[in-house]
Order: sequence, then structure tokens, then C-alpha cells
Amino acid sequence: MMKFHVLTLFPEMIAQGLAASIIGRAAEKNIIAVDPVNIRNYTTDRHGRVDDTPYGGGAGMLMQAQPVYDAHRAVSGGRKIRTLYVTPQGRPFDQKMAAELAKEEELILLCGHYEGIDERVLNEVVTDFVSIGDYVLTGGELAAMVIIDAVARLVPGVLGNGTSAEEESFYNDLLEYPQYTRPEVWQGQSVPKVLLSGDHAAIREWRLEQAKERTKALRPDLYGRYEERQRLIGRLSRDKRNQIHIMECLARGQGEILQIAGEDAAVYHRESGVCMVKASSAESGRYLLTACPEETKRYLVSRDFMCGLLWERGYREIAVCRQFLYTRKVPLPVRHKDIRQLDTESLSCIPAICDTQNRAYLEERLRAGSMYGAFVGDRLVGFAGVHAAGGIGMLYVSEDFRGNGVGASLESYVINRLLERGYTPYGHVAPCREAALRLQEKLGLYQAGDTFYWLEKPE
Ligand code: 4FM
Repeated sequence: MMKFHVLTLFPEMIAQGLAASIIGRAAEKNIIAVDPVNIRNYTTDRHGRVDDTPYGGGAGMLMQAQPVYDAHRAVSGGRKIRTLYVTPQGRPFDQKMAAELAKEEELILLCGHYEGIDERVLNEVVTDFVSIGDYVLTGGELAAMVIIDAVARLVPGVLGNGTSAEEESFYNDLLEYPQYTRPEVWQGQSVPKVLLSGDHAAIREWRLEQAKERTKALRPDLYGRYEERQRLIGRLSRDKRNQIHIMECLARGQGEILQIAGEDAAVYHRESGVCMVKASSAESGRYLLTACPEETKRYLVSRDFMCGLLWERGYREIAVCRQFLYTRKVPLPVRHKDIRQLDTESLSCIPAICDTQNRAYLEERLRAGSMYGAFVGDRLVGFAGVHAAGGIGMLYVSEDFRGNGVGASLESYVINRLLERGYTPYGHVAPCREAALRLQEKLGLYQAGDTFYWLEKPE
């Protein structure tokens, strides 16, 4: 559960503002918690005052340091919790910052009022100064609510299965395409014909074209980033089998280009904290690594020398893999009929059949709506899913059902789901998993020539 503590003089404003709709429901389900803290409860002034006039003169009142500091102490108990002060003087808030903040377990948001807060308490408690835009509000509460809303909807489970935020087109650096619902004609305006055609490829193409046109006209800054990304995807496509992981990360709108060096590049998969580095020489690799964030959890690389460079930086190999990709556009036949998306309730069935998977990670993937299970009657006999970084995996079939094509059906099912979204399915298999290797060949996936290494920094 992610907790938002809000230090404010108007706690009822926060409580009421976030009680309704999706955020309110998420709080009821204990996926998030909003904790409004009244700063006035912490004043030591006999008359309950929290403000005073500014030294040096000037108009208005300032919030005093003591009540703010004690309210903060009461919430943090001396623990180091990221503390945001919402102010027009802060760093501009955007989707990238929202994604970064969504990784925290707990946040404190400090809301000011009057003409400001005594600078000394800001020096003591604030870790991030954040602005939601170039305008002045009467207090920080609305800005804090904006930030909580944008961060909370990225917490797994808040949007519910299927509507995961990871698919959003905003991440593609493109604005949304126009949308239409019934009736077909309204005030003489018809719904564009292509949307009634049932031709999903044509619809996808039309929507992309509309999104591009809009972005080019309204947000040339975003469009420039989009074009840079498409250029990199184009270059990588000359070595598609070996670079599909980076191409897909970018094409799915989940990647951030950290650095480009000739034919090489470093791309950060935001959601999973994975850095993917394509380097054709150690020199290039060393240069690209300087652009990778300090807090990178994992690296995915495909050259021995990259392992050496990362070893020096404290990262250790956790897996050696072959990479496979499915290049056709046609869906695969699925023989096993009872396959469906799993929810978190399925987690209770999983330890009974499988102890090879990391439970916390599986739960996270279940919440993200990325796991699919094969059933026989009420019994879950196998599952597969999509990793946080985008590859197909976590394939498991319970021992007494192996050799029945359940694994093939599960993987085919996941491949088909990715194809529906216009993705190119790919995955990694450890060379020791012979059955899984054979399955890739049987399903018609191509194997990349490179060997892939996953590296992680031990805690
Ligand atoms: C902030 C008023 C502090 C008084 C505000 C104090 C704002 C913004 C904003 C108003 N915050 N982005 N724009 N805050 O206007 O974040 Cl003491």
C-alpha cells in the first residue's frame, strides 16, 4: 500500500477532494492511503496561531517553522521519507516525475498558505520542490491533490486490471487521438468511417496518424522526441533479432532514450527500472553507462565486455539467456480453451503448484494484469505472463499436466494478446530449459544470435 501524508491547514479539503471516484475507491480497497495532517494541531502557541509577520517587512503573513516541523516529525518519526513542497518555485511536475514518485512506499506533501513558509523549516524537511505549473494558487492543497491523483493512478491495482497505465499513449510522446461513441451522427457530424470498419490494423493506423498530426500541430516539442525515438527504432531494426527488446521498449512507449552513440544506445525501461544497453565496443559501452541512472536496478546487455564494465560497478549476473521473437502478424492457434487473465486472488493457488517463482514479483505482475492462467475445471494447472520489462515469461505448467500442450497454448495465448496491441512478442529463455527452447522453435519464434545477460546489484 502506498501512503500519502498531507501536512496542511485545511485537512478537510484533502479528505473531501480525494474521497470520490477512482482514488476514493483505491483508498477503500487499501491500495493507497491518504492521511491529511492538520498542522494547527502541532502549534505550541497558546492561542493556536501558526502564522506571523515577515522579518524585514512586507505584506501578509508567513507560516511559522515550529508547527510545520513538529507535524512533519509526528508523521515521519525520524524516518527518511521523501517530502514534497508544492510551490510555483519548484521543478515542473510531469508524467516522468509521477512514475518516479509512484515507486515510493510513502510520501509527505507539505501545503503552504498565506505568503509562504519560514525558509528554515523547508531547509530541514523538504527533499523535493515541485510545481504543477506557472500560475499561483491560494494554497498548496489543490497542487498536492493533483500530484496525488497522478501518482496514485500509477500504483498497481488502482486502475484495475486491463486498464493499466503502462499502455498510455502519453508515454509515446504523442497526444491522444480523437474518440467517438454513439450516436453515429450527431449535429450533422459523422463518426470517421474507418472506426466502423472492424479492420483493427486500419483503425490502429488511422489513430496513429491522427495522434501524429495533432502532436505536430499542438506540441512540436513532444513531436521532436517522438521522431528521435522512431529514428532510433529504425536504426535498431537493421539487427532486429538482437535488438527487439530495445525496439519494443521504445515502440510500446515504455522507454526513455538515455544516450545515443552512433549505432549504439542506452534505453531506460521506466516502469521496471531496467537499463538496456546496446554497445558495439567497450569504449562505447563505457560512455553509454555514464548516462544510466545511479539507481538502475537491473541491466540487460548482450556483450561479454558489458558484463565486465558492470561488474566493476557492482552488478552481478543473475541470468544468461537466449532471446526469441515472433515476427509474424497472424495469431497462433490456442488448443487449450480455458485460459484467462489472472487476478490477485489466483496468488493463493500459485504456491501450491510452483515454488520456483518470486511471489512478490508474481503478485506485482498479477496486479498489473499481465498474468494468464490455464484451468482444468477449477484448477489452475499453469500460467504465463509478460515481465515488467516487456518480455514474455514466467511460463510454468504443473508437473502432472506437462506434455499436453498446455505450455504451448499459454505462450500462444500471451503472444496473441501482445499482437492485438500491435506489439512484437519476444522473450528470454535460459539455455538449460530445454523444453522451453524446443517450444520457441515449435511456435515459430526466431532465435537471436547474441547471448543476453541480466545483471543486478546485490542489496
Ligand atoms: C504555495 C500558495 C505555497 C502559498 C501556494 C504557499 C503551486 C503551483 C501553487 C500556491 N504549487 N504548483 N503552481 N501553490 O501555486 O505547485 Cl505558502
